[in-house]
Amino acid sequence: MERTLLITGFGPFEGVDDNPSGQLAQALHAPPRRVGVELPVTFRGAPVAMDAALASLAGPPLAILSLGVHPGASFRLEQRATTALRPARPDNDGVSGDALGLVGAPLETALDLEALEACLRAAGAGEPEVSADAGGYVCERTYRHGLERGLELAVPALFLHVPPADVLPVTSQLPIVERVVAEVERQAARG
Ligand code: PCA
Repeated sequence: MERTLLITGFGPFEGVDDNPSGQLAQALHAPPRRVGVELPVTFRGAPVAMDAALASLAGPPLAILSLGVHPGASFRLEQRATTALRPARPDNDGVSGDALGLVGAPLETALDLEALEACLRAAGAGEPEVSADAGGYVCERTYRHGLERGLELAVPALFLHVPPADVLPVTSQLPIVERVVAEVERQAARG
């Protein structure tokens, strides 16, 4: 049976009314090959919504690819996620990450980020970044959850930060992210 790539994005938060990551996840939704879902921008709700999406699949996913927007103009591949969340940056429920009291070592993606970076460049993404700091907000929490689930299910997980929609419209981001999706699928299928 063909395995499904789970793609998550986010809805609005803080000053971002138009979050390209949720729109990209929806645009990439093509079951059974790819399932795209929009997660709420809340520390507690995002992992629950990811688990609900995982539970809706017929079996373990091929991989978990999470998308989020960041303020920068680049496409930024996140290498790792920690449990150290930034204080005093409340989510859409008014909860700050440090209130969660999370513990645990950082987790890293098992995917080949150099190949993904080359893929972004070839897709016309300009100068992509590889980052070791996922931002300490809901994206970092979500990535750590994806990496944890990935370990449990023996599948890879990755987080990609995309530029704001007013820097690059979603229609222009989509073909670039499609290339990343195809490369994640290629690497995950290789195992
Ligand atoms: N970006 C935020 C949370 C949701 C999103 O799209 C972040 O970088 O944590």
